[in-house]
Amino acid sequence: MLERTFFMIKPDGIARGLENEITGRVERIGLKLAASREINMALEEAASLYQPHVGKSFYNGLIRFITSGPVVTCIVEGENAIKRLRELMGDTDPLAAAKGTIRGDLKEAAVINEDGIIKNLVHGSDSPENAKREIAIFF
Ligand code: DAT
Ligand code: MG
Repeated sequence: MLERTFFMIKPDGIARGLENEITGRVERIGLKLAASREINMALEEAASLYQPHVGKSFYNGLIRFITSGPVVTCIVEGENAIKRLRELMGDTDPLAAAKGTIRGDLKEAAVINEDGIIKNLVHGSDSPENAKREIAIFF
């Protein structure tokens, strides 16, 4: 099925200059960047994006991290884009992410920041419902 999903390069990826490396990997598996924009995420946008994580121990640190520097927000389009992009991203924990995945291949030595937040370079929607919801926040 042709799908659209929300994809984002997080502040750690932008700070390390990995934007082209990461978008190149997305395009090489045949997915298309239908839109792409660099922003400094507003607090309200961050709260909306991470609404499903409200109440979790890492929530406040996650909001601080995602608003700590510029991010690149994207709409990614293609056949089964949601699942294929998540597979390309790899496991949430970069130390558990497989070779060949963005999080596995591009992780830095320290994957936890000073707030206890996992730095894993990228975000991708995990379901059709969240893809729709997340795209609407930023586009
Ligand atoms: P994913 O980004 O793989 O969809 P998620 O939605 O469960 O993972 O969590 C959102 C982000 O929050 C994740 O990319 C990194 C951070 N995070 C998740 N679980 C965490 C934990 N137990 N401790 C610290 N940071 C965490
Ligand atoms: Mg998630």
